[in-house]
Amino acid sequence: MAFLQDPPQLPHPYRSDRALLALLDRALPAERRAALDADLDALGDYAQMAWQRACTTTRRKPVLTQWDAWGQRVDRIELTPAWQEGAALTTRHAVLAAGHGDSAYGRLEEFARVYLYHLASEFYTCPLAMTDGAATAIKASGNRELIERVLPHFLSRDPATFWLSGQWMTETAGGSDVGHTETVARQDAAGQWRLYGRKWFSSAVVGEAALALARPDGAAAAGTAALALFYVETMDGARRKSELVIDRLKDKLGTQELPTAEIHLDGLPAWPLGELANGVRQVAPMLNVTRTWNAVCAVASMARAISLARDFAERRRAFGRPLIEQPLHAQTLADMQAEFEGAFALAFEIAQLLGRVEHGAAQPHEAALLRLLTPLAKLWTGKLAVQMCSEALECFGGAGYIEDTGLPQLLRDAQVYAIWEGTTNVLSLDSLRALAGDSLGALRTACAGWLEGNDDMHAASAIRQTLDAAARWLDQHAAARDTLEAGARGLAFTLAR
Ligand code: MFK
Ligand code: FAD
Repeated sequence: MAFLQDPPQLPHPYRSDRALLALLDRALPAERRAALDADLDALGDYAQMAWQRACTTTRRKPVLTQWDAWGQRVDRIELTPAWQEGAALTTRHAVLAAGHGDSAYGRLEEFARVYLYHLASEFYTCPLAMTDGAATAIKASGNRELIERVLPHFLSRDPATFWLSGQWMTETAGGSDVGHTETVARQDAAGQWRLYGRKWFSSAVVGEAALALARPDGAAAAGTAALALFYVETMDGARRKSELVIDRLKDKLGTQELPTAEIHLDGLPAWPLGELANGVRQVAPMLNVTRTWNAVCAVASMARAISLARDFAERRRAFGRPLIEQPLHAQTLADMQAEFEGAFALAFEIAQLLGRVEHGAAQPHEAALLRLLTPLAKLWTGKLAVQMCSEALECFGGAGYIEDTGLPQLLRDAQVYAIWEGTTNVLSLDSLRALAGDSLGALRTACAGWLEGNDDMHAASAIRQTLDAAARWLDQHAAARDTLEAGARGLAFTLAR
């Protein structure tokens, strides 16, 4: 019989992940570490099942039905199996609730769950991230009425009461430059705010709520300072509110199970989070949380790609021995693992910092450090995920290019990490915003801490020289904004590395 190649098998994503196990053992007190194990084991089991399912069933996409047979507008979206399982699974394992408890360790415990669940979720993690971000922004607003109404739903451990939230920012005229927002907010005769306009990308249109930027009637016609941040609800019992119209689902390169929609708002009732201005400032806590999710999920894509490539290297033979015994192939995998471990450390550093800062358990420099590392981690891991998934596909030779191996989807999906939640350039500029404070000093302090006990004098001196050069460059061009912007991506990559 002709030769048949064994397909790659996915090792258990939790029990086989040395980087994750080592981090959790190191960072968590023993009791919390032990208490976390069952949830992570179950999410790892689910991830393994989902990979098997994806390899053995025909892929589906969400389907939008706009009208029923009798002419009624219904805008019904049928979801894929992983999406139908999302609420029950994530509430059972307290994915969001874990991050909003009373401990500074909660964010690490949350993001460990996210990391294991992400690939299996088929980007159900996208609206989950936005729900987490919305919960964080609403808490930061101090709006007691909204906090009491919404948080029990967003952080629910019961799928029957769980709500997903969207993040409606991007419009046709501006995704990066949201100052071009055309959606307006008007008060009706009863004083109820209502939104009118078009949101161009809405990835959580099946959710029950959203935070939306809009320009209150009479506010300045341009710029983000004049925008306000509103909370909206999308459902009227079991039906979608008639003031929310789904125009189309987007046909995308990747994230195809995620129903990303173009929508119209035609008087959708809305409630301001806080003042009727400075909406971007108010939505910033949400952005920083979803950017953390993005970094952790990008790292999860890398872990999956490397894990499959490593397994395959033990099954596939070429030139008389398994690929894993070919020195150059083994070196290729080792280089990928090293890049992955650096990215993993960066992503989980911001997850831990977020927990410490939110709970008042941070050292004095750590709030500024978090502000800088968040855009750096997002932009670095977003780009690296594409590179790593591409390299991993090559590790399978021609099979990596064949759709029903399940492998090409890794690469297509990875491309999104660099685009949404602020592109690489926009985040490079955001890191300049962060560097205007004392975050370079904070990074210097952090680097000294990370290097403590490390005898590698060369590394210490290389880092010192890099930070000195960055400080000189920032000083030298402080008055030349265009030069600073042109160099922002290079600086961001250098600092992230
Ligand atoms: C599976 C993975 C899960 C990930 C989920 C993905 C879901 C994806 C869905 C989306 O893509 S949602 C849309 C995301 N859109 C963006 O991320 C917008 C990208 N554009 C930017 O981030 C621009 O930089 C920005 C809109 C913020 C520019 O606006 P401005 O008004 O021109 O900036 P400005 O004036 O510098 O900032 C206004 C205020 O916000 C300032 O504060 P003050 O008013 O107090 O001076 C800034 O300091 C503050 N700010 C801006 N970005 C901040 C921030 N504060 C803290 N953190 C930040 N990141
Ligand atoms: P533009 O802002 O037009 O950017 C085009 C290019 O210009 C980019 O390369 C950018 O880096 C560059 N650029 C822009 N400004 C500058 C500058 N000052 N200096 C240097 N370069 C610059 N948005 C939502 O609000 N909610 C969602 O749920 C949502 N879901 C999404 C789902 C998917 C799958 C995708 C792909 C996008 C989603 N988005 C969502 C939109 C996303 O956030 C935007 O596409 C993104 O922020 C970029 O905005 P834009 O598309 O308008 O591109």
